[in-house]
Amino acid sequence: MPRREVFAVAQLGPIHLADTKDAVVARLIEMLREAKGRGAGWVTFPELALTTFFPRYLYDAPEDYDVFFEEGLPSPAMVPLFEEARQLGVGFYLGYAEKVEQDGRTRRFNTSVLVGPDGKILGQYRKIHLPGTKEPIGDPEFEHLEKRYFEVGDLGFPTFATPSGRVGMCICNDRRWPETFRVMALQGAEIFMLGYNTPTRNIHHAEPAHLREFHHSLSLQSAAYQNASWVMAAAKCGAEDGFAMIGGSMIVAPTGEVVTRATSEEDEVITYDCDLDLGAYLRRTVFDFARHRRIEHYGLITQQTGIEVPK
Ligand code: CDT
Repeated sequence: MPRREVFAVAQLGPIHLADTKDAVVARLIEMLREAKGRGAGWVTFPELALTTFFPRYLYDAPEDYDVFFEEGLPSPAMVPLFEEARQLGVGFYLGYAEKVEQDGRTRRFNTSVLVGPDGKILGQYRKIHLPGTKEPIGDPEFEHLEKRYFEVGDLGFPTFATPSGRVGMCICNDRRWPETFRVMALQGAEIFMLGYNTPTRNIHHAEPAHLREFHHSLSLQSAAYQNASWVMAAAKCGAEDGFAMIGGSMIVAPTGEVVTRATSEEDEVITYDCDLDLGAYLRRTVFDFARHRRIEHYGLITQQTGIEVPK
């Protein structure tokens, strides 16, 4: 019997500083219901989905930025979403800012959680590729302070067995690094879920606006194709208190084709009936890793971080 499943991606429009978490969770629940109404078994929500993208702002004292973080899983703010999803029998990916007591100290991560259709927490991922700086660059238009507020994730790229196939998670900037997806694919992941907050302006240099969407698509389409897996990518987008972020939430097939894409920069649910056997076929042929990969020539990937030109 073919393995098919309807997956949904729930894009969020802007969340302003003044918006409450309760109001945001109500929006998430509305999209969850819409996804269920369209037959979806899973929903992917964005990165840092409960608040505005706060790393664009400079805060010094933890008491000034702790309001953006969640403690416990589910955190009090998340409870209504977890409850509704369990009742509907829908699994989901949710990005949030995590504060945890671990190793005898307070630690903060940019995290996602995967919850099964039965309401059980399957696992977490903590963002590894943190963009931006620790110290402000002094230009509010381009500030991106993820390295200030979050530690580098300490969970690697775990993957999770689900009734619909093996799922791997990553977050936003991770999608620009091919290693992210290959490490998950090597564990048998066939569905990659990720959320993102991507400013419309490149934080490093000026470039034509269309390149922001192009590089986003390019990264996801190549990740899907080269790893013969489905990609579910959910944006938080539109202008948050005047700071613009790209939309372009999409589902990409293992062929690298974008099969559905959000058209707005607001709350929007997109769905697709995914054939999971398509990826399985490609992993037995063009991308049969066991037959075709040549790891004896890939050592530098893990031995070296930056470029070192041979003498
Ligand atoms: N949230 C996040 O990781 N955003 C980054 C901005 C970096 S711009 C090169 C992203 O990769 O979209």
